Amino acid sequence: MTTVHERPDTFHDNDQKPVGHGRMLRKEDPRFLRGRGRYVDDVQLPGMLHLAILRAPVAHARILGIDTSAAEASPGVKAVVTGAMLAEQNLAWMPTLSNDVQAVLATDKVRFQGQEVAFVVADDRYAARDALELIDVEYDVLDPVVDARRALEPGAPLIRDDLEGKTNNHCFDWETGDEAATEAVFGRADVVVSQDIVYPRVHPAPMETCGAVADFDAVEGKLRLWSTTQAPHAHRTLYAIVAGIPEHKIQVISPDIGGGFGNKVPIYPGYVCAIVATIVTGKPVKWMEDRSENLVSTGFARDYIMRGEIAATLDGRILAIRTNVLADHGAFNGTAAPVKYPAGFFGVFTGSYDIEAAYCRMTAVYTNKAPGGVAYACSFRITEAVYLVERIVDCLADELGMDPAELRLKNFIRPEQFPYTTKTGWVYDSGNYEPTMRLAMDMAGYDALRREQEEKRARGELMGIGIAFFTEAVGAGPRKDMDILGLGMADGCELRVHPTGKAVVRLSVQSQGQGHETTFAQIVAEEIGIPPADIDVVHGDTDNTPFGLGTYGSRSTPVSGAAAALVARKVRDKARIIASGMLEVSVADLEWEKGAFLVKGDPGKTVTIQEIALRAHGAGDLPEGIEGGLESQICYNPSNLTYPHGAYICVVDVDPGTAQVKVRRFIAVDDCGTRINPMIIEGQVHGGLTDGVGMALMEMIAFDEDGNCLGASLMDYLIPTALEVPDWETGFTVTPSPHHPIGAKGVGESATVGSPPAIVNAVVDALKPFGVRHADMPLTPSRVWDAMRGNARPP
Ligand code: MCN
Ligand code: CUM
Repeated sequence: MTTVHERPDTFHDNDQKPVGHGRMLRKEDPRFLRGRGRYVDDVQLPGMLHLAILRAPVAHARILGIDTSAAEASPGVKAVVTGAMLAEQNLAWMPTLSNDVQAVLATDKVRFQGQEVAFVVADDRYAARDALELIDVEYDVLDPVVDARRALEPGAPLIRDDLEGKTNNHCFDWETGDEAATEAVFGRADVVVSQDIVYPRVHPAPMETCGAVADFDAVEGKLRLWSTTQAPHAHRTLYAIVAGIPEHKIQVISPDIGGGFGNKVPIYPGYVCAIVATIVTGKPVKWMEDRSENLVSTGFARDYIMRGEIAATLDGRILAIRTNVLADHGAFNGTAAPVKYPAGFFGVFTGSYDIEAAYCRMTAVYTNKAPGGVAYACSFRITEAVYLVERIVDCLADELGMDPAELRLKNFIRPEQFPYTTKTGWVYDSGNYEPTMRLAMDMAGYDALRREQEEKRARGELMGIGIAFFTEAVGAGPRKDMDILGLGMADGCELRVHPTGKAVVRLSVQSQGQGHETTFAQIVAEEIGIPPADIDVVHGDTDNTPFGLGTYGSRSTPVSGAAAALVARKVRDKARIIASGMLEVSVADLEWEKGAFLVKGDPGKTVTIQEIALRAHGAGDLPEGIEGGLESQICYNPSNLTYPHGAYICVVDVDPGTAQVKVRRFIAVDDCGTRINPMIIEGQVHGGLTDGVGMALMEMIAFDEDGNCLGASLMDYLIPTALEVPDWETGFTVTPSPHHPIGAKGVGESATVGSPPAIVNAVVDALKPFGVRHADMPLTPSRVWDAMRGNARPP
């Protein structure tokens, strides 16, 4: 059961109703509910072979030799390939999405446990896996670097000796804001609070692991690749560059995807191995990871070791925020971020507050751990930024003895300040924070909760109330500021209306469960009046969709959603001219209403969009200069990101005997501007809140001192189920984006960004009687127990 607060008085603009049939059921669900989804692993091609990957058993070791003879002789085996063989074709290394290189198969050394060392192609999956056991690799084991804090110590083992001139494990430095100005403000502040805060390494763990089916047709010279990707077009370009196959001879198909959460943004060695394997064997080849392979080797998230500092006046005016971050990037910088933003959008760490100065200095290092970094609904590292600021603001409230809600309300950027340029240079497009916060407090019954807490504390019971308020930046580009490996972050959209008035809209973005087949049909329906049921959405196939950078950073609605609205308007503009011919009036005399043009002052004279579509393809004359057909295509380059916001309140009870945390209530008020489908938004929010419970209380990819991954299965890496989460209480406000054609902002990652700090703030609040000001995630019973005894320890 879920309580939804849809109070019209919370709309800032009373005209803002959900778009095109609002809360309609998802068009994709009949397929999924009947088990008729078609995922990569469902692809079966005649003569298809199966590929399995041999992975490093240790975190850091030199490869002295590999003997593949026994594996080659194993029944059903068609090929065994090592890094040395790839090196002969110049394919042993590939570029990452962050201007680093990553080994496809290790040649010189293995650099993290689970790294790809060799692969076997065989008649079936069993034969391939069995043969892996027969490959004999001789390793000279080296000391690993596991703790990022020790990566730059003199004498630390050098991980990336493949990089020319590299003498230490430094990956990159980055800074933002004004150091001197921030120092000056800190110097005159009444109060300065600092806190070490760790956002541990976690994993998106999508239900479907990563995989691919590669099929190279030597006659056509064409490579078809079904793969689990959130960015089919960007991947295709990279394959063209790496493999030297012309881009028009590569078709990347991303069919139904069983969850991405950023895990399916990077290009993994397995995809490249499958491509090599189909070229070598001349047969289609399938590679599909198992759960452990996914957890140990694919894109992790977070792993930021942060020190946050906040300066304020005694009466609670926040003046400045400063942070120093040590970022653990694993063995290869395999993150995905626009080139100018090596730390993603962490620069929004000033949060939702109007402050005088801010500064961040970051050092990123290599360690002997899996690569990744931007994943798990992070909006390009905004998860880390929001966690930092919302935790440190609570530390300040504690120091000042102020209510954390009151402290936030006092410091919010005010509505008249938008568009608001932050001290780190981000231009927040629109926002109205106080009503969102007040609605969350009303829904929670905030004052009553505080009274209840006081009574319980008097009885020795541990109840905590945690607040987090976030502003996100989602919808990357514009292309002049943002590109991935030189590919500008813009997205195409094509709309084709058939003679009978049914339509197909083709997108460059790709759904992994977000319901695009529904919401993009709704956007087009709103603009052109064709019912969503009559509009099919095509995505995830580079041969049949326009180019664009794909789905991550909640950019589909801000970028492609805008493209869909604008392409529909272009088609409508053409329809208007055709209508003027059909009705024999001038274009200026026409009015558009619900899928038809009417003659002003003569409502009886009208043509529907369906009639216009037929005329556009039919025998009758079209107005002078108008071509037949009713279709259009655009490439949308956003002028700015969109900045959704939200207020989250979490209520927890902590068992003083077992230190078990129970999330009793969670109130989430989101503002993502114009809402397209409220049901889908709620689903996105519920999922993200559940992720937040996981990260705050259960999830962590830990390593032992030898670099062994301790989270290699779902027995060890705990993810939440319905049992650990409360009935979500969601509400919303609507502050449209001024630059988005329909005013929509992204929402897909909001709840994952906003919920962990709310939960941790609640637990820390519950532990106040023990003098606890901070404890690091995940707040497992043992961590909470330690915190209660004054032994809080970093992960
Ligand atoms: N929506 C809406 N009104 C708005 C904003 C969004 O109705 N104002 C709808 C959209 O039309 C879309 C959904 O909500 O159907 C999410 O939209 P958006 O915020 O644009 O995010 P994306 O579609 O770009 O999805 C990406 C985002 C990311 S980056 C991660 S990570 C994540 C997330 O989506 N991965 C998910 N949510 C996920 N949900 C599922 N089921 N599976 C994943 O892998
Ligand atoms: Cu950072 S996870 Mo999403 O952007 O695919």
